[in-house]
Amino acid sequence: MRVLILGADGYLGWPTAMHFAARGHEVVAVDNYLRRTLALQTRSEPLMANPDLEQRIEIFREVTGHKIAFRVGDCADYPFLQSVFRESRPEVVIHYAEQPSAPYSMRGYPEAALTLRNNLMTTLNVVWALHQETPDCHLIKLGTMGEYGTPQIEIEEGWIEIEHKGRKDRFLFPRQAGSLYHTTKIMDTDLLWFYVRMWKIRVTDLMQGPVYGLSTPEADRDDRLAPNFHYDDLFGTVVNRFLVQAAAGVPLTVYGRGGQTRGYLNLLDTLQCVELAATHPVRNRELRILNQFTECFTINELAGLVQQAGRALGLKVEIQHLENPRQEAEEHFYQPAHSGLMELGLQPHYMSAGVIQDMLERVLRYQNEIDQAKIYPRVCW
Ligand code: USQ
Repeated sequence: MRVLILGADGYLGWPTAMHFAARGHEVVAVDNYLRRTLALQTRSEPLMANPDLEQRIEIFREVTGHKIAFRVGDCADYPFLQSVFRESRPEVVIHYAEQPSAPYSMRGYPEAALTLRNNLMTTLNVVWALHQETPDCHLIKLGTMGEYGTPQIEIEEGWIEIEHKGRKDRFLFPRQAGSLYHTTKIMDTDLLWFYVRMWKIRVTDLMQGPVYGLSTPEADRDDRLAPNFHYDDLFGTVVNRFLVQAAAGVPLTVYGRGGQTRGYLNLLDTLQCVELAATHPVRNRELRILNQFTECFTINELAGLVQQAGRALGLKVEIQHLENPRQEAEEHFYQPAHSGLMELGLQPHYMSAGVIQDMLERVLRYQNEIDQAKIYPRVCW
């Protein structure tokens, strides 16, 4: 397949680019280094220094012999994006090109405006470029489980049938997010659904939970091919943060009471899910929504798992409950459906003690690089 990956320098984008290229697909990778720029501006650099996209692609070619084409540019710039579609003629486009941090989006007005502008304009531009240049191309868009929030009812996979005054219809499942970032993903879904109805395009919207991990078959070939591993309060996700905290001897930062429950997945499973979506495209005029996670945990459970893994490696791991910097339910009902990707063939990599220990051992190799100033939350809402 000709695969276009937008946001290919990111935590998920880079491993995805390698994954598809290693399977013989023709990959074009696009990024404007927005997240690198924001990380530098906010002192949120990742644990390992990552070569830039051009350098990574060259290292990947030397190590594996596989080629990835790339364009550096901003997907919010329509003429640029249209030229990328025109030249690369993708059969599948994987759209990760968004500001991905909830805390960053809540930091202040400039950050809110950037998040809204960037995320919505990239999605609008992707839909337009696809429609104008390659209308049969399958769009795979990364959404988030956070779109649904934590309602008192079971969360369905994207859609719900509602019976009202004796009549029935099918609607997008109600969504109510807890940050502006997550709200932009809701707005993306609305944009996609609108254009699916208007233009007969074909779209898969993946509602993904927080991802953890730093190992993939391709990334493990050379340390310089590692994904961007953030552990700061803005760009680091909770499991990755806990691993670094355990390695640094800092008590694990559980926000509030720690009963917050989310659906998590290993980075390896993100790659599987995106590949399954790409190899099982939807029909025109279809918006398929898949809930992308493999298992649910509370924050307290995650902290307990990391603590056990740390102790098995001889580390002294403590847990602290910080005042929650976020407005979110700390004890709540959470039962989201997630059978769609399993039905497509997903073979989950669950969070076993061995998996956590392996990740921790890898992080321990970079123990001296950990900057403790990046650990405590800096944004409250
Ligand atoms: N949390 C802690 N301690 C920490 C960091 C986080 O208790 O040190 C808690 C948060 O309060 C939250 C949960 O862990 O309840 C998840 O937080 P997170 O920072 O790992 O994830 P979140 O901000 O929700 O965002 C991440 C990604 C985002 C993606 C989302 C999926 O950054 O791009 O969309 O996970 S989901 O959470 O399902 O919406």
